[in-house]
Amino acid sequence: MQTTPQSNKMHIAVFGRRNSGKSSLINALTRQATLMVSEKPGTTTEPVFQSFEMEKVGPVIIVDTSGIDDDTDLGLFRVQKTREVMDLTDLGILIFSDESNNFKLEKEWFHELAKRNIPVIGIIAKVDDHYVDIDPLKTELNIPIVKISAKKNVNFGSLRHAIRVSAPAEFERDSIVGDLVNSGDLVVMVMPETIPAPKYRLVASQQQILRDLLDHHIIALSVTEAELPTLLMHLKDLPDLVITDSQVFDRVNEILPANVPLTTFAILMARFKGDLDTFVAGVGVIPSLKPGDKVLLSEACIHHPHNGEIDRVLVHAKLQEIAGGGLDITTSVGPEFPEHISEYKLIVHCGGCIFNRKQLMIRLMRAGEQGVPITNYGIAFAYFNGILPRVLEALQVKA
Ligand SMILES: Nc1nc2c(ncn2[C@@H]2O[C@H](COP(=O)(O)OP(=O)(O)O)[C@@H](O)[C@H]2O)c(=O)[nH]1
Ligand SMILES: [Mg+2]
Repeated sequence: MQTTPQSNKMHIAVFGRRNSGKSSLINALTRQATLMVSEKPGTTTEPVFQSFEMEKVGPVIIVDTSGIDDDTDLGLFRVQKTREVMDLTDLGILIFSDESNNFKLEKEWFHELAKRNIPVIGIIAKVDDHYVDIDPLKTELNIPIVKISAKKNVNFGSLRHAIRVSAPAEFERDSIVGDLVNSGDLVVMVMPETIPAPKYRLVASQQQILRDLLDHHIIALSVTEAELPTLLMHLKDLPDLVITDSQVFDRVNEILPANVPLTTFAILMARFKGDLDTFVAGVGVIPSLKPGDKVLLSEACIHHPHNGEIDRVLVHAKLQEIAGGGLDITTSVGPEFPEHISEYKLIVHCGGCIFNRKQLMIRLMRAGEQGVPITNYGIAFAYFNGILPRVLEALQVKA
């Protein structure tokens, strides 16, 4: 793995009262028992920085802090140290643990974090031990709140998901495709004969992916599907990866030997911008859609620079066909995303080419909070065409 300089790593800091379970949370999250856990309050006296590799996020530094409620003389000094940690925090995890349930201190710290524009994940810890109604807190603070038990290892999957979704945009994946192939590898990009972009231009995703390949010292060739057979004849070895436009996938799939990893521009962008696992889980709902079910098609831009309109019509028609007609399909276009989405059985989002990762991830988070499966156009097309298994397999190669 490439090494990332320390300062470029996302710093996740855990805040909370003494004994609220901060160190235990970190040990369970990192799956290591490196931090001392004690029933004696005030065991962690200095911020402790720990480096670890978090699945699907990358290298992060997690910071354990001392309690925010220590009002002894020495304690005030420790609280000051903890406060300083805020200044280097990219993502805050704040444990809400107030026996009186009014969380005054936690709310103060939440506002301190919010003032610094630090995204916060709220935690109710030790849920094996007691119950807290989180709805009032969620409404008041408008943050994700995850109930965990470090002791029973409950809900750490949700916490990891919340971290992924809340990570600030600058910690987005640093490569669209560079982690799938090695420098010196050969990648073929297949464009459709009629490229859906103005003359002399390429589609944004094609451009971005080409740039990413070049940055990673990968040999990139591009052809339209008509020239693919000739190109393969010229090559001494088969390509290490082929990336095709979804429109011509069938043709490329036929031409290309089955052992060559094959994926699409749309899938790579979905993986880069959103969360592939979430999107793949979302398409799983499609076969169970039935007449009367509500589906939301959500698009980022009002004006379709490319063939957004066509995508929408195709997705619409295909979903109706699978459900046997009668689906209640709504389209939402532009920067607004409906507040209440729980009535929908499925959300299908556009590729979000005008969005940064954060904007898309916020929508994923909202869908997740309201328990609504979400997928995107690219993944849905791959599913409709029966090619999802092959394109996903390509992504696992050398991943
Ligand atoms: N029942 C229960 N106890 C926990 C849990 N997590 C931590 N504890 C206990 O709470 C106490 C304080 O935990 P610790 O992680 O040291 O808290 P910190 O002071 O905030 O770092 C210890 O006695 C832990 O064993 C949990 O999930 N369930
Ligand atoms: Mg501790």
